[in-house]
Amino acid sequence: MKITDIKNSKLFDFAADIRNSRPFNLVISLLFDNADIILFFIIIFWKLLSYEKNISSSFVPMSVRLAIAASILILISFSLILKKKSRISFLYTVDIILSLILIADLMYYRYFKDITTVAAIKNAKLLKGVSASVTSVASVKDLWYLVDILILVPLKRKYKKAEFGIVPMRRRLVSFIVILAVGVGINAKTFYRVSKEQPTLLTAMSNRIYLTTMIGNVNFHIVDSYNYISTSLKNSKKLSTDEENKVKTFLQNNNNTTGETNFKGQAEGKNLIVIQVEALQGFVINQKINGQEITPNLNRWVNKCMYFDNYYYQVAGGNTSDAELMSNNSLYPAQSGAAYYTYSGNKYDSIASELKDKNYYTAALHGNTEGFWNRNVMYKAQDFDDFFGEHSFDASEQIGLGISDKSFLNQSLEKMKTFKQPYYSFLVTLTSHYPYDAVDKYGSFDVGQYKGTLLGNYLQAIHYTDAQLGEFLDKMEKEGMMKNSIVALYGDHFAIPKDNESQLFSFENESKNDDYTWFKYQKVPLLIHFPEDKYAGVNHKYTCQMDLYPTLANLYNLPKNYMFGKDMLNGDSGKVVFRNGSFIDGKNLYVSWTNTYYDLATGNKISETDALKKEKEDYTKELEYCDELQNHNLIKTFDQQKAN
Ligand code: GP9
Ligand code: MN
Repeated sequence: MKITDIKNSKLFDFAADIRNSRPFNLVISLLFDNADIILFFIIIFWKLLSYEKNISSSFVPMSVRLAIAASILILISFSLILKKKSRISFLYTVDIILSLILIADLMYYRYFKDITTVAAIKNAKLLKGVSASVTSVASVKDLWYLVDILILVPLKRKYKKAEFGIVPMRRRLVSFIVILAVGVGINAKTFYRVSKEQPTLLTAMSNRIYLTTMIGNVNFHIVDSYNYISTSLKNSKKLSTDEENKVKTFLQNNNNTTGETNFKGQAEGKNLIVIQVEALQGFVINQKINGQEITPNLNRWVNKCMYFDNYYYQVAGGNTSDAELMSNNSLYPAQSGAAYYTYSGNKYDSIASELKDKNYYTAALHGNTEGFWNRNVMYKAQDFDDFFGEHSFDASEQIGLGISDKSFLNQSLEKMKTFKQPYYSFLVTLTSHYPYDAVDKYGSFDVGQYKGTLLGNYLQAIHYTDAQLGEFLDKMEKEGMMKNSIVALYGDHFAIPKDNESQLFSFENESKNDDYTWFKYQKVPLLIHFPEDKYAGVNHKYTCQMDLYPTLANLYNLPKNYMFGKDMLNGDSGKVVFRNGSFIDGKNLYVSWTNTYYDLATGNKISETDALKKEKEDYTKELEYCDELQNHNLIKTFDQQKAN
């Protein structure tokens, strides 16, 4: 390139002067010719590092910085095949795409504490309905990721006008191969280290955020895309008989774990009413603010019920729909995305399908549009006779996403009175939905110093929902409906996202803010009410949403075929497995994203023993079996095998 030939570019006069000076400065020339690549590297490195800092509170170690650098080199390598002007445009476009991905990932993280995946993006239409939530997880700070894109517009134009010598194809190809090899080489080392530490992390991606903190955002998306494509290809093939049998054997063992028969058939013939409450988090139960109970009605009902106070939610990418899936089927959420979408074509052995075999009428009720979370499809797949969605109600009283809990519960009760008995009603409430900002509609619950904060708004929202639930349960009792019914009520998932944990911890006077403390609050209440308040009392056993169906199956004397959870009323297992690979076994807590064990009773960190390592591997296997069952629609296969 002749510097004197640079036209229309005052901006580069300085560079031209230097380059024309004697002796000719080769380094400067090289820097100028590759300014686009250098700038791209610096900008993207900064963006990826800043993303890492957002998702991980700890210092980003050198090994991760290297992995990030390697992923950028891989991106750069592809630009090297192109001619100079196309290369500039390519790098600029990649910058735009990557910045948008990072912003989307950050928003997704704030809400789901997860990273977007190809499967989740495929289900993106689900996010339409939660636009209120999407705007509330957006942050002005994120706009930093776009600033360079604007600044670079005039610079890019001028730089493109500079004349550069033509680099022959062969030389470009060599640069591409060399840089790609360096990037892949460094990555190979990182991936090897990760796979040594946690053998299934890269393939099962059970713990996506932890993986991202180890390999960086770009590498994560490369691995995720690779896994998505290879899983799709793999699932198009039939599972071998051997693999099928492993799943079958696991289920047979899991569904016959104890010889105990406590409470067996106690609910047979009775109506079943399951109420899934939006964002009802455990800490509000029996808790006061400024001397007033937050949930006075539920507190009253807790005393009349069998109350499980160590009941964990286990939702993943499907959020509310995952809570529904687990509670009704005892199947784990999908590895990524929402099972309600990915597996809607599958056969299910749900509570509704089994109760239907016993001549029950089955109905699902929810005050939102029927298509939300693919419910219209999934309720059919789970054998509900009817789904009463927004269109089946008087939808005039709206709060947030749909019909107010007050109106929804009142109308649902009237509908239930007309149901043919015995029936199974599955109700999903809605008003206490994040970001809890319809405060004026919740009435005047005084949250004092918390007024206007996320926590304060939540307390007002859940106080409102509590009043509606109280009215609903009291009416059922007054009208004699409780005499012949079992009611199970639980929260679907957390209310206070990880991002706002400090508000929760200070409200609860927690001095620590470690993962153990975080887990302490990831419980939702479960209340099971029996006629005449029979069996009322608190049960401290470690239980979870996966356990509801096995427990109800025992109470209603239903067959247990394809359940991954445990019967809460029999046996002494304290197993709670989370989709990200974390688990509780009744004595220990394993936090997968830091690969750390805690003593459940004391909160002290403990080292991994052979037994704990085995447990970790067994639970990873368990999640994989469930994935295989869903990926290959095995309930259908197993049912057919039984019929033959
Ligand atoms: C939507 C409601 C909320 O109908 O169930 O879903 P979420 O956003 O909590 O998953
Ligand atoms: Mn929800």
